[in-house]
Amino acid sequence: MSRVTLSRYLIEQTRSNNTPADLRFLIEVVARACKEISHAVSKGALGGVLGSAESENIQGEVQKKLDVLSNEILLEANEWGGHLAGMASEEMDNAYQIPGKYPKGAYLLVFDPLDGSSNIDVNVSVGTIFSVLRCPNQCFSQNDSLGEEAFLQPGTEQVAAGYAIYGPQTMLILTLGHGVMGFTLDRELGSFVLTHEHLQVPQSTAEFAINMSNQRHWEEPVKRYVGELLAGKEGPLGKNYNMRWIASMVADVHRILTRGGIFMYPRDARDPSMPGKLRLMYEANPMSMIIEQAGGAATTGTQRILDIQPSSLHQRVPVFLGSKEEVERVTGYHQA
Ligand code: AHM
Ligand code: MG
Repeated sequence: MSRVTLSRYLIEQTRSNNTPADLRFLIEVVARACKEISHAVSKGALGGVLGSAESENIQGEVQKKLDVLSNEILLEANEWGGHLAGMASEEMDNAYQIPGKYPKGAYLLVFDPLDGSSNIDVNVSVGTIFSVLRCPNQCFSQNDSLGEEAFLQPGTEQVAAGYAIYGPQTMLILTLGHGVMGFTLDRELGSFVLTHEHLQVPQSTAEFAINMSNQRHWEEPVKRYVGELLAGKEGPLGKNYNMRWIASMVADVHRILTRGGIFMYPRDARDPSMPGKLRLMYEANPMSMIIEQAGGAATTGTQRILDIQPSSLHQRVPVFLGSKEEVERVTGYHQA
């Protein structure tokens, strides 16, 4: 049986769903960058890439060497091809300008170059998350620099979203708005091969993911919901639930995409200026598009994540995503 590579899948998408050629090229370049990041991650101490870069990002988080390297790999891979009007990343304060010597294109690329940074040095799965938007009002034809406003579009405007997971296998999960496909990196061939077609999140689940150590800081609806999960068969939900927390959103979401579950990073009272930990533009939005495309749901507890009008590039939001029944239940508790 012939194997469907990412390139072939994308060409077939152009034929069946009119995926534009420049979007196809963009996805191929992102995938190539992810292969390079996968290679660097897998070298670990042998590549001298572990440990801190001794710098901080705009959110005051210490950057790891691999955070910085992954960011550079994505920028360098994507800046010259002529398909982008600009980029933005967790690791950069402001929008990245396409250097003047290269042509500009119709799309904006937003990414978390290496998600799950706390797991880098302990050899646990990490990943790259990305989101593709159209540049509004032909902003690519202007000579002046690209401002943050161009990126501030609700998640419903995403034309593509995906993540690469660097685990026992490297996989690329992709949606172009026509379902969710999973590709596994064949290291001998050097190509991503379609191995998981039309991934679907089971509607119901008995597995949840949350950092329980923050329990005392949560809001009432979350305390109530998690309390009911923990009460198990004897509680109001009448069944036992299992818990997993990897602390790499990519790995937690990947598990949910594979066998169901609910992922939660709620707002908490630790820092009132921060409505949750995860960032809307390059974590919550792409993951929400993937989960919705796979038949799941994603809310802040009070609102569908994809409907949020962003107010800034690094905005944070509470996140509840995964199997529909459970996401709807905890969202309902916020309305009660
Ligand atoms: P990062 O982008 O700096 O790695 O932070 C995001 C990560 C998510 O991958 C994960 O779900 C969460 O932070 C874990 O947070 P905590 O350490 O509070 O459990
Ligand atoms: Mg992250």
